[in-house]
Amino acid sequence: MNKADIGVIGMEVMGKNLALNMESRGYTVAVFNRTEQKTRDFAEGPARGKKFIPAYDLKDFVASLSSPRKIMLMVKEGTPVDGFIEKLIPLLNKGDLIIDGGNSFFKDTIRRNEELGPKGILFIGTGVSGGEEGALKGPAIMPGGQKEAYQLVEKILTDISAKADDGAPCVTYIGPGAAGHFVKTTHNGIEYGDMQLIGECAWFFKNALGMSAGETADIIAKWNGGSDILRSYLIEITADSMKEKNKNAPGYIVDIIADITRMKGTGTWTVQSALELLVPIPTIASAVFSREMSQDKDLRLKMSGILKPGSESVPSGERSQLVDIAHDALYIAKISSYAQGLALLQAASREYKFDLNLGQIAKIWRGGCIIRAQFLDEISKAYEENPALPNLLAAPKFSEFVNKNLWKLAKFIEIAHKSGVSALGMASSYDYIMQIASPVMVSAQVAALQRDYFGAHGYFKIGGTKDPAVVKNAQGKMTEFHTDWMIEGRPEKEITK
Ligand code: NBP
Repeated sequence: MNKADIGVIGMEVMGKNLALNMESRGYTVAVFNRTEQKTRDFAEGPARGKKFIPAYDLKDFVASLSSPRKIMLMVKEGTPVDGFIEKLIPLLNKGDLIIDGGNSFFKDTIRRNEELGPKGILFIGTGVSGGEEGALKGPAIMPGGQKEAYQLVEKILTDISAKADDGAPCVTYIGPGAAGHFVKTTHNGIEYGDMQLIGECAWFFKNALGMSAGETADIIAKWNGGSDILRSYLIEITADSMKEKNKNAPGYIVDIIADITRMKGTGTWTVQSALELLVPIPTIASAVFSREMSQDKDLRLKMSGILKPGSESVPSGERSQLVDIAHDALYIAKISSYAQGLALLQAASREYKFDLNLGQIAKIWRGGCIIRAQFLDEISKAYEENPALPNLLAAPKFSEFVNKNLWKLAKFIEIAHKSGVSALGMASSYDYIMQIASPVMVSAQVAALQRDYFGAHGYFKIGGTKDPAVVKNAQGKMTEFHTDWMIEGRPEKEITK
């Protein structure tokens, strides 16, 4: 029998569908799963009569692969990945390749790379986005690791990847080490932000504008039309799912869905990385915090009987104008959220030497993945025009829109709050723009003063009210000062370190 071109371990939805995708592009695929029955069900079900080599023993699985062997793990992140790597090592030769296609924590990927490198085994940590359907029909793929490892599977990954509207494959070499998993994690963080912002719009339509789920679905469906700036997969599925009627009673299914959003970890990891790298990502953090708040249903039921936030209703004559305002408010909030996510990627690229190309990353997110959207084309173009953009919001296409329409986001937040609708994501996006556009953050001036007062932590100085730049010494370093607050006359001295 011919040997397999690639092997997939993990016969759950993602592994099965990726294997089917590979086979449909002409590859012979070996498959294995810890629990034999799943491999058997696959072999006797969707794989029947196709070019698959099912294996029920890891040794047979490895032996069925052509050299250099290429093995893709599609198993639960954490111990299962380590367990399989440990079992595979003695069965592999130098130059063989293990690909971890699960949602692994990037620091685990760094460690695995370091462990496998000296053994001569190549390792790729890759993000695969698009869920069950994407895996089958074409996902966005974000592979990181050694360049030569990528070259071994470049053709297979390109063949199975989604294609954007212009036909470009949604896969590219992301960078060394854990670059792929870091980018996938941040992709998921951005996805959390998008979902939160869309959800806040739906809450606004329901509680501030008094609309039914069906009316909301109709509006959101329009936002997905033609060349609308909001056109995206998440907008599309929100409209499609919100219009779904309750099968057992009048009304819509969304109205009887429990307001509890669970999460698996990638959103939290994105926020943790942002905290470590000192990159503010308030919109993405607000999405994680909102999911956390959603899970404490008992507390919210108790507190809702105690606290009474606003419940003003909007006059019906203002509704259609507010729907238009919500459209542009959502777009600005989304730009702000993506600016935060991309700033995190930029910082990680510097810290971990990922050498990320943000324009390329935006390009491969245009198809296959959950955040696929029209507007990623604009992001990609913005970085192509100016790879040294200090922040996405500096791109003229976005800064001009924000400058002209930011008042709409402010209006949305104001009306939402008056109507008792939380707009944590929208407000976080708004305030990110406020802060990044502030030549002087007075709150930071006051906090620096407080820190020096109570803890002698020192402070820097600016040139004055007309010169907000930080004072530097002849060597170009920021000069640090301390005031002796407890001594009469409060003398100030320069701190030399
Ligand atoms: P799951 O994440 O549910 O993992 C199931 C697979 O992990 C099965 O093959 C299972 O084997 C294996 N496994 C487990 Br669980 N514990 C194991 C252990 N201790 N040792 C060995 N194998 C073990 O599958 P999935 O939803 O297909 O996702 C696969 C990967 O892709 C995950 O990392 C996931 O985060 C990622 N991902 C999922 C999606 C999605 O939409 N589902 C999207 C993008 C990425 P068993 O059959 O013997 O229990």
